[in-house]
Amino acid sequence: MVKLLREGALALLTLDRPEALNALSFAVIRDIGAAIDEAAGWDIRALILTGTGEKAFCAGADIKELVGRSLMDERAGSELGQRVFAKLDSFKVPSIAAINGYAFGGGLELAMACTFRVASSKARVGLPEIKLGLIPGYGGTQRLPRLVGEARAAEIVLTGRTIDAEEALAIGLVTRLADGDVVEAAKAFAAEFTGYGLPALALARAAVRRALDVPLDEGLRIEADLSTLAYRTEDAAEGLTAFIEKRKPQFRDK
Ligand code: CO8
Repeated sequence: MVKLLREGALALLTLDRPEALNALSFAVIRDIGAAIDEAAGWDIRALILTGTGEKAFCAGADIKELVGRSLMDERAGSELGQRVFAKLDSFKVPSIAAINGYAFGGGLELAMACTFRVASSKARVGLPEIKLGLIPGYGGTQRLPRLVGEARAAEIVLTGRTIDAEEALAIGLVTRLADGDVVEAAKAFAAEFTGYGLPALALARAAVRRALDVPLDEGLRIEADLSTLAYRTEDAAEGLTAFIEKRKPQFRDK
């Protein structure tokens, strides 16, 4: 139900359940967790997630599986999804959701747990849980405001409306729109940062990642700590020297 491939410096994770629009059964969520664990052992620089088929990235939690579950089960389900998506959020290298079609409910929550989102022009996204008498349970109420602001997030969650690709780009919910094939566009985007040194990439991401979680003075302290760590790396010495010597730096991830 989940395929994991390695292509050079990239790992490609594909939700592969097209008959259910790649809906997230609990087994699929566990498979995503196992795939992330496996990819963590690989020497890669980016992880791309997408869905099989023309139609959907992921239509959300498996509604057929949710019917008839007890409140107790649902809490365990929500916590499972949150745990697996948190693993993605803190994955060792940046992740890119290549949104090839619908990304609804848990599908959009999965995409929001990625570092970046690249969407095809026919992508449609939203958090329609309210229409089912539910609210998002896999991080959507917390990650969406961080991306688009509180009032807009509340509007999206409370109306459950569908957002097209252009609007998603305009409000910062997706990072880029793809002209052609969305996975190719995600790979091209990854190529814009995978050539830099891993320590700087990790430290930059960690610093930005904390920005909305802490007060400004604490965030500035974190930035001073992390930028000092970056400054002390061999890659920084190489990058600065290469600039002076007017040559391309040879980063060695140290
Ligand atoms: N779960 C299970 N099956 C699904 C889902 C889903 N989320 N979405 C689609 N499918 C299935 C359909 O049942 C259908 O199967 P079948 O052919 O056997 O009837 C097949 O996929 C194709 O779907 P459609 O015929 O509906 O395709 P359309 O092109 O007509 O419509 C849509 C596409 C608009 C995406 C439509 O399928 C749809 O609205 N899907 C549901 C979207 C949705 O509401 N997602 C949110 C689910 S709730 C959630 O994600 C988080 C809940 C929090 C849980 C926390 C506690 C654990």
